Amino acid sequence: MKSNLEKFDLDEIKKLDGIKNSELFEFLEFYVELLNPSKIFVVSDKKEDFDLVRKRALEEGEEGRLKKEMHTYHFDNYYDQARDKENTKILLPKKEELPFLNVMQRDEGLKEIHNLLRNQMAGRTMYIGFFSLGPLESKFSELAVQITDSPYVMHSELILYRNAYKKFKNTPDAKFLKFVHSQGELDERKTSKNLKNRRIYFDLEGLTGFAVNTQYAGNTVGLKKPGFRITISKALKEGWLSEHMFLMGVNGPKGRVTYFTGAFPSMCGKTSTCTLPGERLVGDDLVFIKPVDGVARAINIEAGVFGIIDGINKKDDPIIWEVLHSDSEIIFSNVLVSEGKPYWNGMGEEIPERGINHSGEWWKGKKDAEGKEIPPSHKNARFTVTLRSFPNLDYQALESSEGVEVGGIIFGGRDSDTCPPICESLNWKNGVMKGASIESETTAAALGKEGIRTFNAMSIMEFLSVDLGKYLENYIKFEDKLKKVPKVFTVNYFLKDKDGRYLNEKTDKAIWLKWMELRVHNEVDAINTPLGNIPRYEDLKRLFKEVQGKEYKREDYEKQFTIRIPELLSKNERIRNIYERINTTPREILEELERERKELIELRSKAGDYVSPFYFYNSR
Ligand code: SPV
Ligand code: MN
Repeated sequence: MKSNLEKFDLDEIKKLDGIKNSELFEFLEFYVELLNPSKIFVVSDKKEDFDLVRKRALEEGEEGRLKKEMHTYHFDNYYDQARDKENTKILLPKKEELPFLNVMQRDEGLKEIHNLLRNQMAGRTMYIGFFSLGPLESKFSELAVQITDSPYVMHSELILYRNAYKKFKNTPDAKFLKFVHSQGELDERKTSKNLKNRRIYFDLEGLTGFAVNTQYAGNTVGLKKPGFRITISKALKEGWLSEHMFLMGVNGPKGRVTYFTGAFPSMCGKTSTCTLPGERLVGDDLVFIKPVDGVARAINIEAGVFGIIDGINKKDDPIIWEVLHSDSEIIFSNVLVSEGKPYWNGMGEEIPERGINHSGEWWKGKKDAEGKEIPPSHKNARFTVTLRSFPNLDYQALESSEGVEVGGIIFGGRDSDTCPPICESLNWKNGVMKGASIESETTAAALGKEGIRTFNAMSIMEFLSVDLGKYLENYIKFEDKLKKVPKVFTVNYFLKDKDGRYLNEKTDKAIWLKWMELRVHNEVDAINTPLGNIPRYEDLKRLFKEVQGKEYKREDYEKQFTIRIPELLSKNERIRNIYERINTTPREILEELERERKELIELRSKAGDYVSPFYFYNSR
């Protein structure tokens, strides 16, 4: 090998021996030249390399030790606590405007990002990691290489993804995704300092994601959301689905397991659904769905969870609670640390009045530069842990290179006055329209104003990297590749009555899952409405009794499943207004919206504004 890599430590260079992928070497040589690291560290598949990455994160001060041996904590800069929408851009070959996307011309963007990256690793080590999105031997999977100067980022990836060092040796001509990250200059707390130059750019053509002057994992962990932007565009070109969805198995009668994927905006119950006790967790965030012999099959592309820790408590999330208190390797980010223990809001335990957190030394009542009181832990504080530490993991499904058959797709939202708690779409096109209509209401805690509805089609809007209309067209056409079409459901855990009280218990979702499982196999009847098919009272009553030993009251059912026509018509109009303005919107979406509108109006003329589910019993 004659290259600028030769000047580095021979032991590291030797690890690259046997990798014959010329594209990989071109990539490494280019970025070694640009970033100018003093050392390189190649992460092989050896445990000693994994251990060393963690050790370096501790030595360099990016992580700190907690009392439990394998638990560490990490802080991002006080103003680097989330994905940075404004500075996240999709680089496109031609200058063009796309609805909802923040785009930039490719050459201009590459020039800017390369300038920001130049010499950033001088005096530092460049970590080089090889990973796979999905099981190593699966046709679904994508290979990826990450380079970063942050041992915390590499440590997170070693927990969250499958190591593919050997795979790179065995497949000299492999195509792969590429991620380049530098945390930039650091302050005394080892957090990124030049946030005004924080940039997260995606070169779709070059399958490359860049992040600079940031450490927050949603920006920096290439295989997570950066990679997602790239695989969304790849999926569109190749005719499959790369989605922001969990994957879980629901236990049906007689040992049957039916798998569901689910897309929910943030804070709408995604994690609590897929980690539900008694069911089978496969993944909590990202899936690939491909047609295989006419069947939609899915894999979780990750091997770990980067989960929100805020509000996790023993009662509501017993499984996550158990994981967080296990001896598993865990990185707690942006929590409060006091005497070697992590604390977070809503954990149901007394929180100390002093400690260290994302703002530095912290005490109760401390205010930030804007005069805002700083809570003990950040709302977006997280835990990073392998899926293998979840007691309800469906390991076989996680590792299956064929993926699992998708029985149903669930779209969730946060909607206080519109959609019933559970509804089955009339068909695939209707289901795609429902997914394309997801709205989520902001919560008081998050933005100060309650009830602001945010449009979030397929809960993908923050990650979308292609034309929304074309993305939906690919979704609609996916049906043509299938002999067996998954059922599509919508759920809403946040429906309220007129007095603002929630109409459902948090635990009711367990029953909706069981009902969906039966519907997939046509083992339970349903009531047909213009909105879709809703459950019959008798079936839910039986399921509540069987699964939870509860009496499900007729009045509760009636309130929860009343068809609220005025609210539904307003929603229909809000969504139509969005899609009518996009010139690539597939005809089917507009047709479905129009059909729903007409049928709701017709129903209103017969049955009034608010239609009890029992109305349909009598009118059949
Ligand atoms: C999400 O916000 O959907 C996440 C965390 O999964 S992030 O990595 O920031 O996207
Ligand atoms: Mn996510």
